[in-house]
Amino acid sequence: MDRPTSPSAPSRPAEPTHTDLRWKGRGAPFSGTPTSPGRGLPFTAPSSSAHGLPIPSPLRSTPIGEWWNSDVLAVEEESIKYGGGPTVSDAYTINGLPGPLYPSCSINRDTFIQTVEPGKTYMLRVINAALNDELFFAIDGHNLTVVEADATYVKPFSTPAIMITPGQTTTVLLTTRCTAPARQSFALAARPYVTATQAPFDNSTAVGFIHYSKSIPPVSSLPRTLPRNLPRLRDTAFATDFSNKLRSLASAEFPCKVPKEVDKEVFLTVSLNLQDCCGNCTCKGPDSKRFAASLNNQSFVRPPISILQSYYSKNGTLLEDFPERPTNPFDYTAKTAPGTNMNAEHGTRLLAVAYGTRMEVVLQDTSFINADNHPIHVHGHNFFVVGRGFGNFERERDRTGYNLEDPQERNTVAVPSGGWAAIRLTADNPGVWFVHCHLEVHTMWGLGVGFVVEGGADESQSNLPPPDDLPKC
Ligand SMILES: [Cu+2]
Repeated sequence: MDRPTSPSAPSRPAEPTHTDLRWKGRGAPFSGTPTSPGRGLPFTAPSSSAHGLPIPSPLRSTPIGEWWNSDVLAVEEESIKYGGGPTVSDAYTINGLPGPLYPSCSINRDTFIQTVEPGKTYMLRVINAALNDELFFAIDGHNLTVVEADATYVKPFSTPAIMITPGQTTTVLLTTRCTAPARQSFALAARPYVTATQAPFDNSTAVGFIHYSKSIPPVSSLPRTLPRNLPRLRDTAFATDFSNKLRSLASAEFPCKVPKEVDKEVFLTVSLNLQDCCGNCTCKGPDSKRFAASLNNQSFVRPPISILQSYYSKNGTLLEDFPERPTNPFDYTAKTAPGTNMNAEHGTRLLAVAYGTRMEVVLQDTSFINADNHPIHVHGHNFFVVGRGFGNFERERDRTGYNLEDPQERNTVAVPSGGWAAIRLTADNPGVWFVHCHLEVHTMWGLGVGFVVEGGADESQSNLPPPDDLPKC
């Protein structure tokens, strides 16, 4: 759905390269390429060597992926066909390697080990390239200093671990011990942050090591203990505290351009749904129904022709009438009563705004089927996370607590399980953009919307027209 914007479109850090159309795009252990904020460093430069890059070379990019022993597209197809939950993954990977806790792997060949020297600072660029899992990541016995999230610098802070959702990037600095420790190897590990209470998940842990030596030892000689500072599976307190520590630099050189006033307020419920099974169908979801997912009970259907193409041709097939608030408000986070109608409406209604609209969007999780932590991603725009909380959002109460001074700027926000997140953005990137959950299974079930930003008055504020050689079929 994305396409290049006009030459004068506002410059902003690019997000990691990824695709959201099918599982194939991210169902690979090396998917996701981090990008940098692109200007000078606002923190002390790591001591690892530079390679002519605008910023010092990182220790390495560290994609954390998810692995299926079976064909991942077949897993997706099976779920689409029958509407049941997909088979969970078999492993997580660190730089494509699952590590020694998976018995069917070769521990020496399939374990990530990075040698380090004492007294140095290294930069790790962590990417969550998993399809369906938020993850915790930690290095045993070492704190990490967070300096960047989603290609935007943050006020540096020290943390024993990080929580990262699919599609997010986090750059951390690792300062090694001043002198070589007696114990040379320290485990680093990734395991899921779990919020859903009834859904199956891949309860395994990817492990690698940093090693204080110039040579790599046999993995069989390394300790099997997990990092003591790795949060437990359901450590929502840690995840919340970590997210709340992320703040923009908000300095003269790196100003925070959060809209202080807004022109439009949008309220979106984020839900999983259960769809009644059609007459002659076989449905393998709960109660012999199909899973679906939605925003304001609208489950997104991808049209056969690209939305941007329809938008330009004005062929009348798409309506810009997406509901900007729930049609039938309810107690969003209350336990769902048995027999509740959990059907969504299916279609391709679009959310459209004028160029330059300053927007506030409140994303409200619901307890339909399962409250869950949903990483909501906006293409084409960075946004500011001005507030997060648990329970139902109450406008008069919760708006008073917004951070409008140094809110984190990013492109994927973790909406708390059973809670809400408020984001603000200026819609100044004309085009049609996909807004969706970055748990790929939820996007597959329809948790997304096409977001239209109209062109501005000036030609330079409009999207480029389709190329002359655009294929007709
Ligand atoms: Cu989701």
